[in-house]
Amino acid sequence: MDVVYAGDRITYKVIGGVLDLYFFPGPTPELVMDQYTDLIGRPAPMPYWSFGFHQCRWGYKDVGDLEAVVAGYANASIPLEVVWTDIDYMDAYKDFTLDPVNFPAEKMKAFVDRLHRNAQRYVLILDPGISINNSYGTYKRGLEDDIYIKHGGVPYLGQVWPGNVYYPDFLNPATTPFWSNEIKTFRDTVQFDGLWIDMNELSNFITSPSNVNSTFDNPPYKINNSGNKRPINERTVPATALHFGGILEYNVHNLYGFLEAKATHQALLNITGKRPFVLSRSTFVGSGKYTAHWTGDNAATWDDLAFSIPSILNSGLFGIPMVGADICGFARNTTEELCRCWIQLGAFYPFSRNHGDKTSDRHELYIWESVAASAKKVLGLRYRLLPYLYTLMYEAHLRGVPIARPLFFSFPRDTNTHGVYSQFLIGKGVLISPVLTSGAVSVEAYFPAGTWYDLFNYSNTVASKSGGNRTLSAPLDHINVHLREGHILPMQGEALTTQAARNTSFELLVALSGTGNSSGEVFLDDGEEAGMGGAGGRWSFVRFQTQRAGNRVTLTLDVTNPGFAVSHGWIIEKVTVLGLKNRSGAVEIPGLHLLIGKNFTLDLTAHH
Ligand code: MIG
Repeated sequence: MDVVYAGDRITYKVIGGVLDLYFFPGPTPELVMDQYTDLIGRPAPMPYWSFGFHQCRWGYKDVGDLEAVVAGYANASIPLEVVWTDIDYMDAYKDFTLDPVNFPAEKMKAFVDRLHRNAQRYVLILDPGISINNSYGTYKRGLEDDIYIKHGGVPYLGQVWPGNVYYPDFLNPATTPFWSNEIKTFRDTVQFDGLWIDMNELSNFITSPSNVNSTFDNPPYKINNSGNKRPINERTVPATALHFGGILEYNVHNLYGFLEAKATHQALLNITGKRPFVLSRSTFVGSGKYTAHWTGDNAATWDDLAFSIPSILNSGLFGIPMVGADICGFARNTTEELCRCWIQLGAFYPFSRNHGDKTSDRHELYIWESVAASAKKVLGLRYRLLPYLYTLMYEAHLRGVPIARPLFFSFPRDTNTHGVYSQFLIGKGVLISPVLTSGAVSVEAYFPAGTWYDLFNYSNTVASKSGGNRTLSAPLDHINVHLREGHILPMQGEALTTQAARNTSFELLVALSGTGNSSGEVFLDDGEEAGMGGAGGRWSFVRFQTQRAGNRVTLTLDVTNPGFAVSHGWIIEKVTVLGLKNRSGAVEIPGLHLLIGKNFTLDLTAHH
């Protein structure tokens, strides 16, 4: 379909499938997301580890290359949670195989074991096209199970990385068990922790001859395919191809990535019994129930750095809150300056992954000193904020509200926020105002009403009476991140892995509002049980609140399901208070030993 937006009207020009229109009355943005995801499916819970930092590249040569990348991060003391391999690991680009020379099974096993012993993870890519090759088990099992998309009565012949391929038809009920079995068998060889599904638009390197007299292959109304009115069959599966039950590709084209994500999620869940991590390029309405998303092939340009913000915000609004763009840029060569600004911003994407094209120069974060220094600083803050990010994942799963949000989510009545797309919020009250242009040493940012505290140093306070633009200084190693008054952030210590961070004690950062009220919450579970916050689950939810009575401000904690937190022995060792009357700057209350799970009241104004 074409969707044409003209300011005061929107036009849908639909040439197939089913178009249902629903209206979600809100009235708040949060409620619109709640109502929308109630219909299309709540966002899948993501494992705790997936909020760590990810490193990927198309073109890693061999296991030694991967080991050097892991060592590069370790030597530079930059957090690295997940190592990814692109199609390079495969034998002749065949799914579920390993290149016997460069990525042999024994070496891969040892490599992944080492990662796991170090509390790190491994994710690999799968493409849908199955190589046609009689000595290839996956291909033969697919034929036996008869699960390929058909055209003219035989499997449709496409071409992708392995050469000639057939495509599994995820509408066929036999395909999920087939796919699941292949994943299981392969996982017995390499214990990957998650799956990355690419090329599922469905991508094809060839355009098959189509029947110009068919209104499916050649519909009379030309949709604006690729922004260029290209034929709808171009470099994909022909519209006249058939899915299970005689369903035309024409009518289900957009569902391929959705159905593949669903099957992949199901497979991982069955095989591991744990919370699946799937990353998909193609998505559709409802994909968030099964998968995370990255914004595809960007380029190492300042424009694409800036575009990444509206892209991730859109994904959140589509019900896919776990999203990020390729940090430092996928295509073309990045520069030290661009890469540095990109990690400063990318450290705050919900899904934070550095990825690059095989023909571009490498851009792992340890390569340039200034990038490494910045990465340590911003990822350090990200890891301290993990409890907050993860609690937002819980909120997303429960009510559909995005993790990264446009400013209007928190300030819908401030119409100045409506058009802001070069800043965003994490949750309700953490504002990210990145540098998006080369050579900049300051940044123009919009601050809605309230007092905002710089999260790196608790000073550089911006107090805005009714909302307005500010020029913030943005030295090379700095990104502006502010916390608004009225919010309490649950934080933990800095660490090189999420597991190590999870084992540090907690700190609460309390930004009091003018009235002395503030609130925050934290969700706690083991980070990988299949459900999140469900009935009978092992989890706790804690709500923090402050209140003022006269000159006294107290902090109280209120716990749902305290048992889990208590059994874990998590404690709060420090509370930092911002905005206390008659006290300038941050007031630290160190040396606490508050067990999370026991209700308490703490006097923040007493002399500690
Ligand atoms: O034809 O697997 O968007 O992230 O590195 C290119 C190789 C296929 C496209 C993905 C990109 C990935 C690349 N893939």
